[in-house]
Parts: sequence; C-alpha cells; structure tokens
Amino acid sequence: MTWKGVINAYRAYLPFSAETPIITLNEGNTPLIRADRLAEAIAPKAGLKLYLKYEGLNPTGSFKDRGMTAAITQAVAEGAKTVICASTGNTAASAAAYSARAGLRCLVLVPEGKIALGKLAASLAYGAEVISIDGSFDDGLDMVREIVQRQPIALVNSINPWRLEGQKTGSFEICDQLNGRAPDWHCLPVGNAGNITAYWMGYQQYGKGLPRILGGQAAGSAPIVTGKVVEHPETIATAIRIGNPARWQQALAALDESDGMITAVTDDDILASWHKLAKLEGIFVEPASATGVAALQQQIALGEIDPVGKTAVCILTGHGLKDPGTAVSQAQTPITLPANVNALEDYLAQ
Ligand code: AN7
Repeated sequence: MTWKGVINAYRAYLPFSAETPIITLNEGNTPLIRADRLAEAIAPKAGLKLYLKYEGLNPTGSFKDRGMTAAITQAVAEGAKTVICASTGNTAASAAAYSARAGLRCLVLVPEGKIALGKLAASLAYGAEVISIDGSFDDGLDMVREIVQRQPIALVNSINPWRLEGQKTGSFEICDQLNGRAPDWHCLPVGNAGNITAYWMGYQQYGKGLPRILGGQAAGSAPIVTGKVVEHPETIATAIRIGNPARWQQALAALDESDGMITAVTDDDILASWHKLAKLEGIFVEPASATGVAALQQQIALGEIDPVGKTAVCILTGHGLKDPGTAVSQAQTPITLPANVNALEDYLAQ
C-alpha cells in the first residue's frame, strides 16, 4: 500500500475526525536501521541490538514533519491564515514547508547566527518570513507565546498539543518495525523536550510495551540535567541550544515513569558519536542527532546501562545536510591531485 503520511497511517490513534482534510508531505515511515558496527564500538561483545531511527529522511530532513503535519492540519481546520514559531531551525523549515502546501502565511523567529545553513536556506526557499532576533531560541519562544495572545495567529511550536499528537507516531513505527514490541532503551536528544514527551505518550498509547528513556542534552545547554534554566546556552549542536525547555515538566514525568535517565554530553562526545555514525554506519546526521548515541555510549561506559542482550533505539532527529558548515569544519581537507592517472597511482603508493 502506498504510504500517505503519519496521520493516514495511524488515524485510529489520533484525534482527527474522518472528514478533516489532511495537510501532508507523506512524512514518516522512516527506516529503522540495525547498526552492528556502531554497537560493537560502544558496547564491545555485549550483543547489544542497536537500531537507528533515521528521521533525517523525512520530507524536510527532520522529525519535525511528524508533528507539523498534525499542527498545520489542525490550524487549517480551525481557519488559521497565519502561523508562527520560534525555532533553532528544523521547526522553522518544517513549518515553512507545510504552510506552503496549505497556502498559509508563515513567520519563523530564529536566533541570529545560530541556525545551520541548510535550515535557513530551506525556510527561505519555502517562502517563510524568516525573522532573525538578537536573542536565543528561548527569547523567541517568549515572543511568539505573547504575540498569539494579541493577534489571530496559530502557534506551531511543540507547546501546541497537535505537534505531540503527530510526533508520537514515531513510537508506533518503532514498535511495528521491531515486530510489535518496544525496545528496552529509547535514546534521543532533548532540547525543548517536545519529542521526549511525544515518544512517551506514543509508547503508552500503543500498548506494545514500554522502553526506558535515555535523554541526552549538550553540556552547555543542559537545564533538565542541572535542574536550572540556562541563561546563555551554548553548543555546537545548535538544534538543541535551548536553556528553558517548554516541555520540561513532561520530560521529567517521562523520565520518572519510564525509569529513565537524562545526562549531559560534551560537544566533543557529540562530535565523536557524529563521526562514528558516518564512518561506521554510513549515516550522516546533524550534530544534535548524535546526542542520543553519545548518551548511550556514556552510560554504558559508566556501567549505568547494562547493554548485554538489550535492544536500544537511537533517534537520529535530523539529516547531516542540514548543517554543512559543521560537517566541513570537522572534516579533513580534500586531497588535491593533477588530473592524470599516474598522479593517482603515485598517491595510492604512498
Ligand atoms: C535535530 O527546530 O527546537 O526536545 O526549533 O532540531 O523536541 O526540542 C529543534 C529541536 C533534536 C530536540 N534534534 O527536540 C527547533 C527545535 C534536532 C532538533 C531536537 C531538535 P525537542
């Protein structure tokens, strides 16, 4: 059967009526990829069954499309003409794309200079009005929360409950892809904490078992780990450069109820996992997306997670092409050779 997006696939589990017209880009149905080489690197000889949920293969290159199909569908159903969000980049690109498809005006507020190039390029291409603010994501979120009190504009950040409804379909897919059961561990990056909240909702609703949740935050932006708002969050993983997550309380509930954990990983840890994903498994993600893998490796190394015979799923939230700047700055310079085969053979003999 042709895949027609997450709402059509899981309509029985979502609060849309049968008549609601769906705004979709056929998002979801992303691969769950077994990663034996990476498993061996982070948990040698443990028989860890490690899977990677490659959310970068969604239509705009991140997991945000799952929630955005639901939020924009509902905004249209309610008669909205304009939508707005604050964003570290991926929500902006997704909101812009689904708004274009629905014929809505779309405004996105992004922290100036702290949004990866691919996200900016896409948001502009989809025709969103991109507004750079001289503040953080958190400042932008305060602004959009306020403006929707004053103006008839729909807010499509993950404080919008429809976003979570769409994003919870990721849990359903994982259970389906694991032949009807949840993994032992579910590992993911945590920024504004919408995704961790949505995944936990999804596992609870689907009734195929419950994983323990492992959240990873970047050490320079780890408010949930430290229990304190971070006024000036910093990390190379700009997607999760967030100091005051909107879904903080729900994240704590998900961690508590799942007997889970949340941990901070350094930018070096994030980049090391980012390299491993690319070099051991051929999977190119944006840096934030490697945070779940980094958290899992850290907790296994510390002895807090016993990997023996366990099944773990890491959510790879965004595609590597989102952030070409970081990728190039981390890479070796390409080799330059004259355009002749002898030079190539000389190079091979080195
Ligand atoms: C690649 O786009 O907040 O904990 O404004 O882009 O649900 O916030 C992005 C978040 C992880 C964290 N990985 O998810 C935004 C935004 C990637 C992301 C997260 C984001 P949440």
